[in-house]
Amino acid sequence: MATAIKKPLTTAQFKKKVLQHLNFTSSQDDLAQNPTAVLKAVCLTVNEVVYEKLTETNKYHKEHKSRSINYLSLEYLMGRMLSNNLHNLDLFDVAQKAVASLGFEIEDIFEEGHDLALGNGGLGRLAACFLDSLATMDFNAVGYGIHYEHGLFKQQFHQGRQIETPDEWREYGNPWEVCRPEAVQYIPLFGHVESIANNDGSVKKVWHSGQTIKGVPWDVPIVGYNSKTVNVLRLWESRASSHFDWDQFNSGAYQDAHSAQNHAETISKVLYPNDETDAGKELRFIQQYFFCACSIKDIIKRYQEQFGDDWSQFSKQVVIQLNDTHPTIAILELMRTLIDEYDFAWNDAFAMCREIFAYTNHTLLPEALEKWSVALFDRVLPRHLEILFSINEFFLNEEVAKLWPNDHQMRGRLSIIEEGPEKMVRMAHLCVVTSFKVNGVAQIHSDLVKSDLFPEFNQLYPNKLTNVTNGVTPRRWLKACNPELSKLLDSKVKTDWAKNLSSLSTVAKFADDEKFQQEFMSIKHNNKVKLAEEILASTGVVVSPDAIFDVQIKRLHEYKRQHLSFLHILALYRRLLADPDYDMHPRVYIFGAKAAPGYYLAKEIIYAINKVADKINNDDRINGKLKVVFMPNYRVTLAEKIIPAADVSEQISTAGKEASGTGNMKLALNGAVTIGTLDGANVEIAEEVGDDNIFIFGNTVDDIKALAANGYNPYDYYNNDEEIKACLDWLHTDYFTPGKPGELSAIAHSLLDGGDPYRLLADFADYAKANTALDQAYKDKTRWARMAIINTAKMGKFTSDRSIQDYVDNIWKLTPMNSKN
Ligand code: GLS
Repeated sequence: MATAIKKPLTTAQFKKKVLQHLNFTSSQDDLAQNPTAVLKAVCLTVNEVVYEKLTETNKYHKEHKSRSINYLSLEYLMGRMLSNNLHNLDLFDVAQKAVASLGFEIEDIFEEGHDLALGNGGLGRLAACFLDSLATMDFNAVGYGIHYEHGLFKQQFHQGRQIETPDEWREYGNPWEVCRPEAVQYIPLFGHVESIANNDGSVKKVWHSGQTIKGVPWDVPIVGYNSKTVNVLRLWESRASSHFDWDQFNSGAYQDAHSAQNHAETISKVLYPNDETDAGKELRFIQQYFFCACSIKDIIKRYQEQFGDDWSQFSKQVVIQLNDTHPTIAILELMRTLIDEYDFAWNDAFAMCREIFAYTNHTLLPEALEKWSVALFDRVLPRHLEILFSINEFFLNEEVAKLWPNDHQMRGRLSIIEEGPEKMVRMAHLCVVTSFKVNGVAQIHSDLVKSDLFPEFNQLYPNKLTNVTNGVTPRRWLKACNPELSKLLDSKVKTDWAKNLSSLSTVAKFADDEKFQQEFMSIKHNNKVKLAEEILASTGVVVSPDAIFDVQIKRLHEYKRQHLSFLHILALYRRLLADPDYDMHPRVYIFGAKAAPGYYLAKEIIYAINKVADKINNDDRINGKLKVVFMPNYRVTLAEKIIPAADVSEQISTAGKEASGTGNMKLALNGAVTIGTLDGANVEIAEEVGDDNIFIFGNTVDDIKALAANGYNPYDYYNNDEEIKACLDWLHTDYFTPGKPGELSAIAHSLLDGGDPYRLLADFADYAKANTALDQAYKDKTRWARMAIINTAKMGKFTSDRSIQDYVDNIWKLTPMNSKN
C-alpha cells in the first residue's frame, strides 16, 4: 500500500486560517449569526491546500510530459464538495474540531453548501465519480464541461404535482471555482464557407463565421483521496465576444446593445433537463459545439505550450473520451482545425482523430440516440458539415463497400447520414466510425451494443467494441456518507478499503458473527432514525425505523418502472384492507426522482404515487404497516442521506433497458439488499453477492424479446390476474382523488391500451413473489444481517477506481504520477 500523505494542517493552523478568512476575506465578526460565512472561510482555507497541490500536479505533468485523458461531458453531477474534499485531504477531523471550537457542528456547515447539479442523472454522476478516481489514482486528467448558470431544476410538490423552479447554485458565488481569463477562447458560429483555388490545383476552404462567442473557463479543483494529485474540471461559460455595443448604449438603444450579449450568454444558461431523450433543440446543438470547440482549442493550447508546432507527439500526449454522443462535434472540430488551420492532409487529420477519440455508449434507447438535421448543421456549422460528408464518403466507399460490395441497403443502414424527408446526422455512427474504441457500461449492455445496436459495425471493426463496467467512488458513497459504517469497516479491514475496495471482502468472514451482525445492523438502524427525521421534516410523514426501508431513487422513467413498484404498493394495500392481519413486516417505500418537465407520463406517475401515499399514510385501518413517501428534490445530497439508511434497493427496470445503473452499486455497498431484474450491472452484482443475497425476478432480455415475437398483449395479464385487474381498475375511481375520478387513469391507459411498452404486467406476478420472499427474509434478523453484510463485503468490483483502471489498461494507456514506467 502506498504510504499515507501527511496531514496538511493541524487543528490550530486550520482554525487560525478560518478566522483570518472570516476577518480579511469576509469581514465577519458576528460568527454565531453566520454559518454561511464560516462555510466560505472553511472552503477558502481548504483551497489554500488544494491550490498548492494543483500547482505541484501541473508542474509534475509538464516536467514529465505525461499523456493526458481529456474527459468531455455535457454533464457533471458533483454534489457538494466540502465534506468530500476534507476526507480526500485527510482534514475531516481537523476541520471538525476547528469548527467546533468556533461553536459550530461541521454537519451544519455542510448544510450551507449548494449541490453542483450540472447533470441529470447517472451519466453525470458517473463523470463525477470518474474525476474522483482519476485524481485519486494520480492520472493526468482534465474534465471539460459547461458552466451552466442554472443546473438541474429544483423540484417541489404542489398538491402532489411536480413544480420546477430554477437552480441558483452560484447566485452568491461558488468558493470552489476559479476563473481563468488567461485561457479564454473565441468560438465562431454560422456564416458560410469560401473555396479558394490554390496554385497546385487543390482547394483551400475558408469559413467566414457570422458570430463569435467568447468562452470563459472556470476551473473546479478535483482533489484525489490520499494522493498527490489535484486535477481540474474546466467548465466553459459563454459570453458575448464584444460585450455590448457602447455607442449604441450611449445613443439610448439600451435593449439593442444588450441583445448580442444576451444571445451569447443564453448558450451556457441552462442544463437541458432531459435524461435519455434527445432534446433536439438548436440551442442544445450550439451548446454542444460551443463547449467542444472551447475544449479542443484548450487541449491544443496546452499541447503547444510544450511542443510548439511539432504535431508528431499529439496523439501520444492526448486521448479524448466522449461521454455519450453529446460531445461528438469535437471530432469534426479537431478535423477542421487540423485541415484548415494547420494544413494537414485530410488522410493525416482523419488518422490522427482515429488515434485520439474514444466513445462511451450509455444507452440503447432509440429516443436517446442523437440525430441532428443536416439543415441545422449547414446553418450553424457549414464547414463541419462538409467535413462530415467527407468522412461519410470515405467510410462508405473505402470501408463499407469493401466488406459489403454493392450492398445498398447496408450503405443506407450504416451511413452517418440518415435519408428521409429530413436528412439527419446519426451522431453515434460518426462516433463509432471515428473512435478507436467504443465501450458499453456493463457487460450485458456491451454485449447488446455488439449484438443489437451495432452488429454491422462490430463485423466491420472487430476489436473496437468493448466493455467497461461502471463504478462509484467509495470515498463519497461510503466513507463520507456513512461515517459509522466506515469506522466499523476500518476496525476489521487492515488496508485502506477506500482506496482498495476489494479488501472489504475480508468482512465476509464476519457475516455470521453475532456481534458483528449486531454492530452492522445497529448502524443501519441509526442511519434509519436520521432518515426518518429527514422524512418528517421534508414530507410531514412519520415513519418507523423498525420498518423495512425500501428505496427507489433514480430519474423518473417508464423503463425504470417506478410504476411497477407503485402497482405492487396498491396490491399490498388491497391485501391489508381485505385482511388487517395480513402477514407482512411493516414497510416504508421511499421514492426520490425528478421527471423531465416535458415528460407527461413521468409526471403523472409522481402525482399518482403522491396521491396514493396521502391515502395510505393516513389510513388507520392498516396499522402503519405500509407507508409511502416521495422525498422532494432528489439530488446527490439527498442520495447521501437515503443510501446509508436503505434496507432494500429497487432495481426493477425492464431487462435490456438500463445500461448499467450506479445507484444499485451505492446501495449494495451500504448494505442494502437488491430486488431487481437481470438488467445492467444488476447481473454483475448478482454474480458478486451470489443468488442467496439478492432477489432476482422477472423476464430476461431473451424472454422480453420472445414476448414481443409472440405478440405481447397486456390484456392477457389483466384478464387473468385478479390483483392486476383490481389495482388498475382502482385507478379509474376517485378512491385516491376524492371527487375527481379518473385522475390517475393515465397509468392504467399506458399499461393497457398503450400496449405496456415496458412489460410491467408481464413481470408483476414474479415481482410480487420476490417481494414476499424478501419479506420472509427480513423477518429472519440473522439471515437479513448476513445478506446485508455480504452485500457490503462483495462490492469491491464496483469502485470507480476499477473502472478507471480498465479504461487506462484497455483504452487510454496512461501512466500515473511517480510510476517507474
Ligand atoms: C445512463 C444509463 O441510463 C444508466 O444505466 C448508466 O448507469 C449511466 C452511466 O453509464 O448512463 N445513460 C443515460 O443517458 N443516462 C444514464 O444515467
